[in-house]
Amino acid sequence: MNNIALITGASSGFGEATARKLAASNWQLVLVARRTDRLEALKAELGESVIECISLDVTDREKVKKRIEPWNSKVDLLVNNAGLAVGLDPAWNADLDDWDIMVDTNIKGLTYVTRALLSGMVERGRGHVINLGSIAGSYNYPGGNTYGATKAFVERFSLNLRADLHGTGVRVTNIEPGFAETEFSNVRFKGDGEKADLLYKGTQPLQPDDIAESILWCANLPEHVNINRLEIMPVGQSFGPLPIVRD
Ligand code: NDP
Ligand code: 8X3
Repeated sequence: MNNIALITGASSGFGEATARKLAASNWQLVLVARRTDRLEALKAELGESVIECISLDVTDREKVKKRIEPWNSKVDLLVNNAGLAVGLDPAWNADLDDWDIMVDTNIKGLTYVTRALLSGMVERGRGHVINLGSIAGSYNYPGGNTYGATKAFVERFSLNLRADLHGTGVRVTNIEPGFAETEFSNVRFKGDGEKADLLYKGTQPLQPDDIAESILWCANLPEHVNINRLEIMPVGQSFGPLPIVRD
């Protein structure tokens, strides 16, 4: 029997690319997202590698329990990838609904799915949780406010899980990508495709396959090896000076 991975946010970007890579590496998959048509198309492409598609909003705590917990005794790898940024406004102009969506999805949704699967891994003495954090959890930028803070949560949560899981054999990894070309910016700019395209124009961002390859590497390492954090940027992204106001 092959290992089973459950991937949230498998309908697009990193999650979709990870599903393809894991399937090619003989993993069996449970795919989770809200857009079922996308999941069904991926299932048609990947065939028997996909055991189930789950149409689910990870912010719905009761539904997460109902739909994900039945997999508690079976899932070897959880890829906690569903997440988003909404808006890039300075904090004093930001829409509180945008902040709620990010907190509900990136923090609460991720913890609900983790909680639904973790006890099964502990009972079996093996398993792996791979979270999708971000460089935005470590480095600040204007407009990153709540998004960056949610990803700082994911980084701390990942390391604290490691502390709880000491001695259980269960692994935890936080993948922290930088600038990457997915539907992320379309979502952040609320469907303004032109604005999203402009952001990527003339750049060489990370691609979904780059991150999927890293996830696959972490997952397929020998079970005594735990990658705690993996920060990945495109070569064309680096660091700038801290700005200082001058008279
Ligand atoms: P995409 O927008 O391409 O994919 C996001 C995925 O999350 C979609 O499959 C979407 O599915 C799913 N999702 C969003 N909200 C929910 C929800 N409430 N319930 C279930 N699924 C949900 O973006 P990426 O692939 O880039 O993003 C994946 C992760 O990587 C996110 O956590 C993001 O924060 C992180 N990241 C992205 C970076 C980038 O620059 N692209 C860089 C660093 C980190 P659906 O809409 O069908 O529900
Ligand atoms: C996405 C990376 O830098 O756009 O997490 O916030 S960034």
